[in-house]
Amino acid sequence: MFIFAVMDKMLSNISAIEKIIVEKVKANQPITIAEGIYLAKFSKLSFCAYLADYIRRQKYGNKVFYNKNTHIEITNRCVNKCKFCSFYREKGMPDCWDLETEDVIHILNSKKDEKLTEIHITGGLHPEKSTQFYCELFSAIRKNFEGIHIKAFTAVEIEYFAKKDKKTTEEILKTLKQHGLNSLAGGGAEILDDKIRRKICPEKTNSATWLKVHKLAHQAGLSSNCTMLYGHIETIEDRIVHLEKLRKLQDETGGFNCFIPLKYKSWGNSLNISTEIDLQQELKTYAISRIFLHNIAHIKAYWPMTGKENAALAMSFGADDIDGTISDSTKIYSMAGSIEQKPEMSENEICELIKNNGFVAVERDSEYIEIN
Ligand code: V47
Repeated sequence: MFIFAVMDKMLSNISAIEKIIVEKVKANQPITIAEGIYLAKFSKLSFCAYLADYIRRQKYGNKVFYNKNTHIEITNRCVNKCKFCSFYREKGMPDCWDLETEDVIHILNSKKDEKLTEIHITGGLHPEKSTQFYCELFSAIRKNFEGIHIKAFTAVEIEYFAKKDKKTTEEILKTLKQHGLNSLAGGGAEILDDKIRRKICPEKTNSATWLKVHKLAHQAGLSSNCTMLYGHIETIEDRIVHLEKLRKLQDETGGFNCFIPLKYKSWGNSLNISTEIDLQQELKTYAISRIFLHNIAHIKAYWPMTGKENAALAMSFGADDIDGTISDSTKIYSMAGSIEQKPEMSENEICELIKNNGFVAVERDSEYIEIN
């Protein structure tokens, strides 16, 4: 009873704009960019949390999703050298790596008992590896692990393959799909504003191209995820406009499975920003993403980036998914200073984490079909 009284009091004390937002959320209608900016700048965290939690409960009740997955980071050589990236290395450096197909198959064979449903494959833009290499890799994976979902490459990698091979993006996507690609990863979006991109990742695919690659992937029958790298030089306005671009594309294609807010981690890169945004702002970003992206089904709190405990908190701020078991296979965030230096969780541990925070753990596949 007390909790309902608190909520009633909170809702009776809200501004006229917040009242409009409440009505839109209840009707599952999109809020405007101005309303999104208002939430981010002026609304209390508790108000955003209340609305985001309302939405996630309407959609999924008490469920929080996870999957059984592993990452394969083929290489950390990369021609782009983005300033926020702590992952890339020059050829010949001691911590530079470059996997071949037999290495990947060996790694996957060593995880056969884990009953994985997804392999997440990404890496840097390797100047020598060709689309043909990746096609052969996918064929080898398909031969050894028939039904596994291959989620691979960001839009940035797809565009790089097209340029290198002098093919169209459509041709690259078609070829990779024929060899076993099922969906694209959500990275490379950063902030979809070219002024910001020129400062933090000047060599990278521009925002229109990032969106175009996802649109073409969706049209080719490949779903994808989407992300936002925030907490560096961008403004609140830039973040909301970024969300609006994703929401608009989702209205057109319906091809995004989930949205993943990625908080900038400051360790070991050349961006020269030593502060990271605090937990309150991070939780508010989950909540606002849930409210703003009314047409994207899932919000993921990616635990290797934010840490197990923060991912657990995010479940009460609109996130309904925390990603997977990982089995210590990704270095992007450990190299950027994440608290998770050896990211792996057993299925039991994930289920306990979800249960201990008052939710019901549900295993999903890569397209969010529940696995019983
Ligand atoms: O594009 C790189 C981000 C992304 C840093 O699709 C950083 O399910 C913060 O996209 N601080 C790659 N972020 C990872 C990615 C991803 C991760 C998990 C799941 C999925 C999915 C996709 O990581 C990059 C960039 O936005 N990133 N460096 C950093 N220092």
